[in-house]
Amino acid sequence: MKEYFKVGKIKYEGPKSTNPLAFKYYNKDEVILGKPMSEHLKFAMSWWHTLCAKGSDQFGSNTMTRTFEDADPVKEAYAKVDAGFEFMDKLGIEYFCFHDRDLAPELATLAESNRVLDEVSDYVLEKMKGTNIKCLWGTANCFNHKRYLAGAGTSPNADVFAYAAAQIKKAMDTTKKLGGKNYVFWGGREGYDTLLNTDLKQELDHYATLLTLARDYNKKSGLNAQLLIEPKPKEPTKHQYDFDVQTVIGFLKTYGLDKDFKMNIEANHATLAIHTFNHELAVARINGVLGSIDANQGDMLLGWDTDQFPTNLYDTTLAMYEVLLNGGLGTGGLNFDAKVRRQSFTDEDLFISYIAGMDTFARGLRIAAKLLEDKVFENFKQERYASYKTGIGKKISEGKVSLEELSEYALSHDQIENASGRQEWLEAVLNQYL
Ligand code: XLS
Ligand code: CA
Ligand code: CA
Repeated sequence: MKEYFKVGKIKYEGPKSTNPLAFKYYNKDEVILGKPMSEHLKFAMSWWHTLCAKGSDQFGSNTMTRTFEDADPVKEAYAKVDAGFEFMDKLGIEYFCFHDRDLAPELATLAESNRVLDEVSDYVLEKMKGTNIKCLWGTANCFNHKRYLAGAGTSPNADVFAYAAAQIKKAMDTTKKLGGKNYVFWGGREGYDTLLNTDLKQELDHYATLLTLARDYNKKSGLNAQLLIEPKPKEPTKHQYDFDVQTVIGFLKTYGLDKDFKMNIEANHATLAIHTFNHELAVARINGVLGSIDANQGDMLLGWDTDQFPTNLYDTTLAMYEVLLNGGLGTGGLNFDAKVRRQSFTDEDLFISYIAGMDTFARGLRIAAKLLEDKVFENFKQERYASYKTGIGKKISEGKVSLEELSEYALSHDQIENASGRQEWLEAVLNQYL
């Protein structure tokens, strides 16, 4: 078997190591709160950013040459499978995520594209045997091709809707074949650029229809995956229908789909929605829909979806804090929907970036576990909301009070004393843990 990467197996060497090709914090067997790190952190390789992205951006062409490139896209698809498995094995990554069109190229007809996807995914299945590498989730790329210029499920053209449905069916079948426990819907171009040409109501109804059909096929086909919606507020369209977690929850409730879907939350999409990453995770958690994570980060000064590797310890700590409060991610995991920078064009950079991301989450996990064990924020919050534990507060909390009674109460309690929110102190304590 050809070796695609001139890099050995990545090992844990501890925080003092200066070896760029070693883990400093991710020690997979180390037990944190009763579970090994590898179970808390089910890291996944994104097929697209790792094996397909080659450094192009809006202003320039590829900067990367990969050893698995081939002039024939079908041959390249097979080489990518070999390279991807070598990459995951060397990093000790046990999951991967894919779009149908990352695994195999789109060919002249849908039937041909389906055939080659079947063949390449058979090969993926073969490669999985005898390894502990699994599929975290699959999805369909219903945004790249020009037919999707006005969306897929929300396209004004019914033939496009049908084509997207066909692609989703096939991607669900492929996910089932590969044993994927989750299936993702990111809204691609499901949104609009101007209301002057958009029937908002019809588009939302159609989108719900597509999701309902997929929900039904998930059961009918025996895939039985956890279905996940990935919110994003904008880009490529000006307004994406799956704006943020709260918007998606509202949409699902409107169409009676709220019991069928959870969320796949991406850090960069949270910040594009002017939310913090942990805000989106918290909204999902309190609504029982925190399903999986796309681990990356954006650049606050650029304002678009830069999909950078997550290296901000503050963010990963607060993210893992939410994950721990949630009791883990169930069938979900942490998919590196992240790409190396255009200037980081060597094969080694791919490894170094994954190591950086894995280490930052591992360190965040350790700190979050300690914060939770010491109940730093939990004790403070208990105290802060204590007035709802007894008396009038308890009645409010339990919904056992009328406006008249509250008015009576307020008349005799109108000299109010508030307590400090202590934000700066809490931030300073958090810094002590970091
Ligand atoms: C794009 C999305 C996409 C989804 C999967 O912004 O992050 O990559 O994760 O279609
Ligand atoms: Ca994503
Ligand atoms: Ca993104």
